[in-house]
Amino acid sequence: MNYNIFLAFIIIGFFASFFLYIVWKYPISSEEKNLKDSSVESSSKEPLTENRLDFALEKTRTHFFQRLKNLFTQDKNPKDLKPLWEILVSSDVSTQTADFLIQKIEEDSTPDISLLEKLQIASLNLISSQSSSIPTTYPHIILMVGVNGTGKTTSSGKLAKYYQDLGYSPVLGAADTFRAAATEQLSQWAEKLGIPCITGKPGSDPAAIAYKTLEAVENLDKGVGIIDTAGRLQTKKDLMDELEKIQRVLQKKNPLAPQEILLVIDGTYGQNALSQVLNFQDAVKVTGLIVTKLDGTAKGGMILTLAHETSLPISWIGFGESEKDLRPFDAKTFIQAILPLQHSTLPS
Ligand SMILES: Nc1nc2c(ncn2[C@@H]2O[C@H](COP(=O)(O)OP(=O)(O)O)[C@@H](O)[C@H]2O)c(=O)[nH]1
Ligand SMILES: [Mg+2]
Repeated sequence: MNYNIFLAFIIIGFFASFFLYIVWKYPISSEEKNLKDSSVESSSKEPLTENRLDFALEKTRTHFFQRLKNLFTQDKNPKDLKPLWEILVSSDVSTQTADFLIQKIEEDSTPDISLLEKLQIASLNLISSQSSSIPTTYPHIILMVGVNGTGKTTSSGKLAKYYQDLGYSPVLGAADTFRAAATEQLSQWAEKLGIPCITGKPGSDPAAIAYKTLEAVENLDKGVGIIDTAGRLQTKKDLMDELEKIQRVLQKKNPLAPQEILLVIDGTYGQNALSQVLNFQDAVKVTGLIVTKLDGTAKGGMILTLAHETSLPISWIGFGESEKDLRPFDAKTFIQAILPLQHSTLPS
């Protein structure tokens, strides 16, 4: 009996010492600890308005930046850039854009800066020409287009909120008469914001709704009409013709309308979205992109691909379902959010 108790003490003692050894040998570094603490904190707390984008881009940041950081812990300026190229490509940067970035990094002869800083600068240069257009003439009509489910209706509501906060007079136009639920969804946004929403019967002519929306904003002070349309594939000719008709009818009343045609792209598609943009551009005169759902994805690197491989500005980004989760795209804020460096040399 005594012998058994003695044996139990020996075994417990052995495991306890082993546990203490492991804790001593592999302590959680303060950086890892911060990372863990912040993720616990971020999932339990609603972020402040100014931090919402940072919070939403957490997945992309962890997937992209954290892996880059690990790559450069031993050597801040490695000669072989293949591992960097591989991380870029696995973060939804296309091979063409990754090649371009690597070339820019190799050409950058700035002394005393790390490779990560060079990547930050090259990425910023790639997308810094992007800007959203804030209306300067009125009425200003925005046509929202894209395939099903990308976030057109939600982004229409968020845009209306954004413009309302800036003192514009937004009016929503529910030209997705294909699905009754879409009109209902947009009307709810309008109700919440206390703004008009032009609607029609299910199946009615979307061009007529667009026309009435233009009429409704014409006499408003700083009137902005935001017309939501049905989801369509760029390959469906009849639906693309419908978009053309909407434009024709608007132009009868105002030759400059629509001032913007925003193509709404689902950020979770990653670089697969590229072909969608290029095909849509062939069919409609898109003026800018809204990239949505960046909160739910680690594929935010696709923004670099879209900026490099299309001629279109990324006008807005959507990063959540609330009315605050849409912002004009700002290249520097975005780069700093996905590639946060302590000693950044980015121009202020
Ligand atoms: N997480 C997240 N969800 C979004 C975002 N934008 C839209 N959604 C959601 O995506 C779904 C489809 O959006 P909807 O606006 O109806 O797409 P539409 O078919 O293009 O009009 C809805 O459940 C939205 O709440 C976003 O930026 N982040
Ligand atoms: Mg919709």
